Amino acid sequence: MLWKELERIDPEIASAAKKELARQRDGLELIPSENFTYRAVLEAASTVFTNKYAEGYPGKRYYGGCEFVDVVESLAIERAKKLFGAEHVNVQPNSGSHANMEAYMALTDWLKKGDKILGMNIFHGGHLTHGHSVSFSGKLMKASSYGVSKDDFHLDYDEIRKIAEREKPTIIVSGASAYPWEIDFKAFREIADAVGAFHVADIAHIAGLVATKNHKDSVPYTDITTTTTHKTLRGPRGAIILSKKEHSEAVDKAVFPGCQGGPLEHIIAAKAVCFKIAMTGEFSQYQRQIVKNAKALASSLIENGIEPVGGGTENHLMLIDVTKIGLTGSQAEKLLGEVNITVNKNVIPYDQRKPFDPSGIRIGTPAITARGMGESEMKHIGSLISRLLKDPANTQAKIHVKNEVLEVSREFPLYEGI
Ligand code: DSN
Repeated sequence: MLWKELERIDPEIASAAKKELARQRDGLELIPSENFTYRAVLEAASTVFTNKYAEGYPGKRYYGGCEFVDVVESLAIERAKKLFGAEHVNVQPNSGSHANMEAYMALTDWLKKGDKILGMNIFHGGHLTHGHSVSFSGKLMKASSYGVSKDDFHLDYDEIRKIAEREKPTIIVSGASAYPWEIDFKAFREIADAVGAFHVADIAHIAGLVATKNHKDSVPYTDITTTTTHKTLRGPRGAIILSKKEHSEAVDKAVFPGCQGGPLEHIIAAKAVCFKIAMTGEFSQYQRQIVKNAKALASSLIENGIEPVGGGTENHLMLIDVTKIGLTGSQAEKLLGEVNITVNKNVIPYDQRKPFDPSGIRIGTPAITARGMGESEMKHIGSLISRLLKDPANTQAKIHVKNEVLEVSREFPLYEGI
């Protein structure tokens, strides 16, 4: 058993960690932004690099004793450049939100000049940092948004171009947190060029798919691409910035000393491990399976009478309008939670309800695919979800579904030996 010393010093934290491990093992994790990272990544994240201050960059630090963090950070940078085909990479951002702030600062004069941002409407699948009014992005910049078409719930690039021509943004952000279709980053580049804007892609959700060519690439078509490292990429919690060479100095200055202090070198070590794994054939196969599983899960839901918004998925996630079966998003999230299936409530495009109790749930396959599950398990899981959501008052059915969830979870063990 790991965590022996933790147990001795702080049994309350050790107990919570053990319960969390049991929760992850005994359930189906369907939140599309979550994943189960590799054991080697967990080990790297708990190394003594956590003790080290290393403000600056490899070879140019403000502290002594940085010879080994330099090895780690240089490897992380070189591996990420190779993995994504990027001209420049900064591996220090602590989160996706930090990375986006740093990217916008790098491309503008630190957001001082009334810059404008055009991003995807959060209610159609965008992210807070793409210009929402409660985030720095909407507070420090004049924000406008684009959404999906009411007909097919896909991005309408002609419409986005019209909005861009009208708004004349400094930065156009592509990328989403709840969009089940492929994004055409080249089309965004053409729109950005037509209006003289920078193009930033936030590929946090689909980074693993992009890195393995299971989704259209963003890097050749962006000034800056940002991504977290813990979603489909399956690394530690954190982020990176990939940029064109011409922005490298501005990006590095925006990250440190602009927005952050000492980099989390233990997490950077874990990012380096993740990038190494992400260049293997096994990782490509895993990413292919994420998409196959998402399509299989969508088909199973449809067969069982629950249609995903827009009819399916092309990536790792889908949205379900649960009001069609008489539930709200919160009710569905809670019901599924009671049988150890974790999803998150989510607004759906053109939602009439409020974000805290929206019409939908968002479900995805990165984590269950990481456990080794395939299309036959997806068929089964789709039928279990439908059975529960369509008959929520049936106590017998709920007990049955929970037992099935426990059984399938235990067939695919997680973190054995911890
Ligand atoms: N919170 C992430 C997600 O769940 O999609 C986005 O930052």
